[in-house]
Amino acid sequence: MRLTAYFMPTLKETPSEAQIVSHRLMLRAGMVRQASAGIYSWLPLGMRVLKNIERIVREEQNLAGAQEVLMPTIQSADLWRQSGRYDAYGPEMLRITDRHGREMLYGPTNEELITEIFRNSVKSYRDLPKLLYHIQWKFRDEVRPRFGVMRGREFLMKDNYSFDLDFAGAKRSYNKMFVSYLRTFARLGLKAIPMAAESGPIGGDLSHEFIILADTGESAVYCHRDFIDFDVLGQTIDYESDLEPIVSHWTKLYARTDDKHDPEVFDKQVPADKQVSRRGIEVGHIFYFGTKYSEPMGAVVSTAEGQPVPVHMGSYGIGVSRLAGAIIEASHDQNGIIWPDSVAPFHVGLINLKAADTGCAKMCDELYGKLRAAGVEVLFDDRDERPGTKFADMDLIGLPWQLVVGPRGLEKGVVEVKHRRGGERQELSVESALARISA
Ligand code: 5CA
Repeated sequence: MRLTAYFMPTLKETPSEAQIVSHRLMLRAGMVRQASAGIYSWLPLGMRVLKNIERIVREEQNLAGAQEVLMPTIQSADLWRQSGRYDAYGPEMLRITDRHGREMLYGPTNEELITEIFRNSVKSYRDLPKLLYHIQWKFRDEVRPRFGVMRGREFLMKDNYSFDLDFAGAKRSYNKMFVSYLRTFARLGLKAIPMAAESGPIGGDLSHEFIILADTGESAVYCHRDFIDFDVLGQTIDYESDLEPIVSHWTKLYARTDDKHDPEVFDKQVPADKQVSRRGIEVGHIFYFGTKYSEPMGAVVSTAEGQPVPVHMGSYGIGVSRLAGAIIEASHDQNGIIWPDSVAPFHVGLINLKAADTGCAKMCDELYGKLRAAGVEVLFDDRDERPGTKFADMDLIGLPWQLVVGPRGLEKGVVEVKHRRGGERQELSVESALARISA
């Protein structure tokens, strides 16, 4: 993509409404714009990041054996009356009346709708287990929408729902999602720690929040320092095997959010030099809630003995749009964003230091063509701007690599390659530069 043709409205000034670094950088890099309080439009650069996050979440859900569906954003109030949550949900729910006077709502979550789909089609234990997910916008009329996409009113969530015959089956589904989440967040370049948490309006008594440590996080969290060195991507996971050993490895040390924190137990279980008490961002939340929805809504299957029993359910959420902000909170410097390779909107930024110079223009066109032919996503700064502006914008948007072409380098037969994360620069021949970037 040529920057002269691209829609990337960057801002030089720091927007005054943004209190945290990710919000400031997302606005400055032209990733999002606020439409109204807590509601955002995603511009091309932000959209690429959002799609990359979505792709990784989807790949990992599929790998764990979940199947993708798509439920609507608008739901019927009647369905929510069946579970008893229509009144219980309170002012966070956006309630709508259609032209026929029917009460509708913009879904804040989908337990009721998926339970209805399930109960109408599945009647036997033989059809279990099932794990169904979608990636869809949600609306919650938050009292205090803030921090940009981190606490929005409209936000993109991956929500998965599991259906099993009994607790043992439901725990297997829970474990699949637990491990899948560890992998998902690691692939997004994040260190997410599963912490015992309250289940709130979703309900149930087994629940973990996946938290990344960050000073700007909204929750106070407490955990054992050893979590920081745990790794999950080093092993191949067989989702049909017993995942309990992995889950217990990740749950045996103390890790709790504020609601579940017990200072006495913390002191007893964690030596003082291993105690981490920080703030954290909740990027995912998983729940087992048994028959909370299946019983009132009649989602019943027959057992092998022909007995009707309500299914055991769980739900598993990932804040897809929140993650764009959370990744920036975890990965930036004073000059801007530093994208992990896996979600970067482009892999390389190609900078022409002197657009008016025919040699530079020719070399840039050649590099641009070669990179694109090799399938490398490249953003080509072909604008007629000062080098300082180009460097600043490229650092701001945080692509993993910068490839800089200038008249002085060309005389020596070299171009400059800069790695955004480490900051190291190398002068290399064109061939070596291309090889370096593609490695
Ligand atoms: N139905 C369950 C799980 S599928 C559920 O709704 N869980 S949740 O309430 O914990 O939300 C799941 C994830 O969505 C959270 O972990 C968080 O990452 C994200 N999320 C929740 N509220 C917001 C919000 N206001 N803005 C952005 N992301 C949010």
